[in-house]
Amino acid sequence: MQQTPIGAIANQYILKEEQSSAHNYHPLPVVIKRAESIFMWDVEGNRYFDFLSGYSSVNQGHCHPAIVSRCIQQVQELTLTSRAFHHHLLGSYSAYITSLFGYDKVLPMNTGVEAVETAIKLCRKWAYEKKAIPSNKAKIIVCEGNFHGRTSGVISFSTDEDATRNFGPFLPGFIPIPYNDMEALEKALFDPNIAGFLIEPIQGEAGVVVPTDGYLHNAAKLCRDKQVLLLADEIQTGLGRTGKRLACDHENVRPDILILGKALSGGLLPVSAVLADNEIMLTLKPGQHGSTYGGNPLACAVAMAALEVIEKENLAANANERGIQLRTEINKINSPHIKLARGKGLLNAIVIEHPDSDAAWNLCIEMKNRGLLAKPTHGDKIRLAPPLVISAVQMEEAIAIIHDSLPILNYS
Ligand code: IF1
Repeated sequence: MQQTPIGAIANQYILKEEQSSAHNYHPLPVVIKRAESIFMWDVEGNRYFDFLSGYSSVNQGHCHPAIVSRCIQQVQELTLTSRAFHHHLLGSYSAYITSLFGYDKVLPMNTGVEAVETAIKLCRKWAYEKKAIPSNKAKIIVCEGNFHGRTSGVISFSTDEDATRNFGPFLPGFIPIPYNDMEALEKALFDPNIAGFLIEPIQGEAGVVVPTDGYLHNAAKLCRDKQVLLLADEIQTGLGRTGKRLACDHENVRPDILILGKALSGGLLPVSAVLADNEIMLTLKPGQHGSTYGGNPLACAVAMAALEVIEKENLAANANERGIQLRTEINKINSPHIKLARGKGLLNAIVIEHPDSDAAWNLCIEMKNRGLLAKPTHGDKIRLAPPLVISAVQMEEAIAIIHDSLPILNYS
């Protein structure tokens, strides 16, 4: 690995963190102190383009003033009641989000993985009570290479060794099939005990894997024909990220259960949501599911403001245009080390070709030194996913940094 000059101040913070914080991450050696819109500043005052966006949590840009001011106002008035009592914001938030996405009901949770767990429970409950699948026999089809979070339940159907090794025993009832494989789906759907098909419209963690045009549309149709629920995990792909409000919108697909998270709060606090129609959602009765913080007044206020920003500022349309700009310019770069740039909207990845397995990491270090932050995944891929508020001129500047960093890979 390349030697990296880390500032003395940054180094102190990193050493302190390593001493007392669990070692479940391997971050880039940069210590962030402040952020605004598409930029972050480190403890030494260096400015960076943020090309990760908190894994698509800050689609609206860091510390968006409209979301922050709504948050400050609410935090001084009422933050948490628990669901033991009503509060005056849950109704208006629920009305707003359900009409925006076109569902009867919303179930509010906090982290993304909790929303995935909620969707799974909901799907199973519906299967027993509406589809009459025999007790404890319900199965959910999932995709190889999936990433839906890190609870024991959700890692039970992960196909990633790192996510599963020595964490068993696992929850049964999941059938993995290859992603983007219509035949495999068709075969799996023969089983009468299939309750749902859980899918990321674009696989994020797997390295921004975009399925063939029509796959999602046809998959939705197959599921409908078999009375199987389509569960779309749009935690990363939703809320404008891929150039439409939802990635499913590219294929005119309406999932039976829609899962949202991340940018639903614009990066202020964990807010997630599960949306479905009455026939599904009303199978849940009082006491059967919930969460202390789910649907709290602060979350409702922040989520409404965060959704309003996405709509008012037309962030999906900008993501679409800036995404085309990014992929076009990257694909023009004549480097033997970039295999390809792929993605949709501002959810993109470049695939690095190099004999050194640390090449992608080294390139990220060089980009960091030149003022752009991105993170390698699976060794050879680098995700390029800036906040959706980035302008054409800013994108040009960012692409120049990526371009100028590439010579660092001229070794073997
Ligand atoms: C980490 C990746 C991104 C998600 C989808 C559910 C969740 C996620 C499609 C869970 C979370 C995160 C979590 C983060 C890394 C990150 C990630 F690299 F792992 F794949 F975004 F690309 N469904 N994704 O992408 O949401 O419970 O975390 O709120 O460090 O684990 P969460």
